[in-house]
Amino acid sequence: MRCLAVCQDELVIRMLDEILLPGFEVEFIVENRPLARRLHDAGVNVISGDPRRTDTFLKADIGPGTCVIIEDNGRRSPRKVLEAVTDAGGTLVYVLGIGTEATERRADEFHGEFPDVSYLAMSELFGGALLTEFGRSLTKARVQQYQRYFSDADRVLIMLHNDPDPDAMASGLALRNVLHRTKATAILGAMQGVTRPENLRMVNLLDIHVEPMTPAMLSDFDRIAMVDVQPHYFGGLIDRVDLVIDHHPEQTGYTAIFKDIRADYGSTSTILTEHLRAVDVNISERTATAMLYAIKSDTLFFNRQTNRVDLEAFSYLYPLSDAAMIRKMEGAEITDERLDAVMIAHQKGRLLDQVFCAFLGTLAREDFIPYVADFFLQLEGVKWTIIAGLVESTLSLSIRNLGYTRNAGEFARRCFADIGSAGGHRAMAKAVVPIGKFRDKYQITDTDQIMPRLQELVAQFLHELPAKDARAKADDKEELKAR
Ligand SMILES: [Mn+2]
Repeated sequence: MRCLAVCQDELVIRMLDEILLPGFEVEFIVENRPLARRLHDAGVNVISGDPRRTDTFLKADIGPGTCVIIEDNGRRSPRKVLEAVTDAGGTLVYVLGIGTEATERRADEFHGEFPDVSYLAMSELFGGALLTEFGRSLTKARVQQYQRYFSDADRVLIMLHNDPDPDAMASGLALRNVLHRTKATAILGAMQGVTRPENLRMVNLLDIHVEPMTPAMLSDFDRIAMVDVQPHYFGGLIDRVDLVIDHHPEQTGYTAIFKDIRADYGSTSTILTEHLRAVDVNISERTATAMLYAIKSDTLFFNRQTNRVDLEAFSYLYPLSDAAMIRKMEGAEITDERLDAVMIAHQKGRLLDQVFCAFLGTLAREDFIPYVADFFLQLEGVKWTIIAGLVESTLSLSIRNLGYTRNAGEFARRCFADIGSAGGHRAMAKAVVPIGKFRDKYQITDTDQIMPRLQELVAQFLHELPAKDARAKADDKEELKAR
């Protein structure tokens, strides 16, 4: 494709020449004769002429398929140049804003007068890549520090939360990679092992070993790292660790020598993708597969709490991973017993004002609750789901939403933090409350009243003024993992 650029700055010309040459046939229209000569001598394709005259473009043999770039450096309006290009039959026209202030306003100005012209700001074009690069070097310094700190340890423990999910396990594998260790010298551990069917299938397919831990075993390790969870989660059992990498909101009340907590990321695996890339560590197919699956499942395939960086990590990991393996792992999500839970929710639940609410009764395991909450969020017309169930004498609740008008984590904390643990993100939250305390606080005499009571609570929450959200943040209490 042919590209004609009207530029007067040497640096811009040289940059564009370098960027466009491999794919385009590039020519520059330069007004200043000495500059034109110098560039010509340097091997740049230059036409010297007045870009405000139509015949300059006619001579340059402009056509409807020629891509025309016009530099706008704010010194002289490119309006005349635009008219000349249009008169000569140019249609694919871009104005490149360089060092101009208020580029958005300027873009609007051009758009009003020349609706077919696209305005590109140089700072926006290069800013993203440059900032990513600089961000990476900050990450690199941080990673190298903890790598050194861990390097002389004989045995490292990478601690995961109870019932580890794909993100916890994948982050554990990734951190082991960053630390250049094997499963013999960096052990993945959890106080309670994996139980959910799809997570068990991941464990089997990827041959992941999660060691069951007891508090007494912790002293066997020279260094302890924690991924996808923070020490407060273990209720005082572990209040001092060497490294924490997590994407849940930052908590206080523990000591960590190194930490990297990014609550705006969709998964801990996204943070670890950046760590691996920053220090140029090879990612094995197995680790890439685990991490890709983790990003997919923690963000519900980019449906909640997703950031540009999650997408970037996803596209980086995709070619390194085994997509067929991921399909196999995902197939395990639907089980007979989960379908039973969905049926119960369908029979007993109620949809009111886009809020789906259901109490599932007594359950054998907790994982039915978030599964049903995610499931009904897919239904047409559902914006919020609140699913509750009794596991032994504990009432567990999973809260999900789409659209982010109100914060699910805020709702959970507001209603349940004083009687149990409650917390989460904007789009997903969880609360775990002893049933006795729930009965007392919400004056419930029969379990049949649970569902309507929850529906009332959420309706109240959704109809009050959003400003209260910020105020309630101050009494932010126990933050729990959202799943
Ligand atoms: Mn996670």
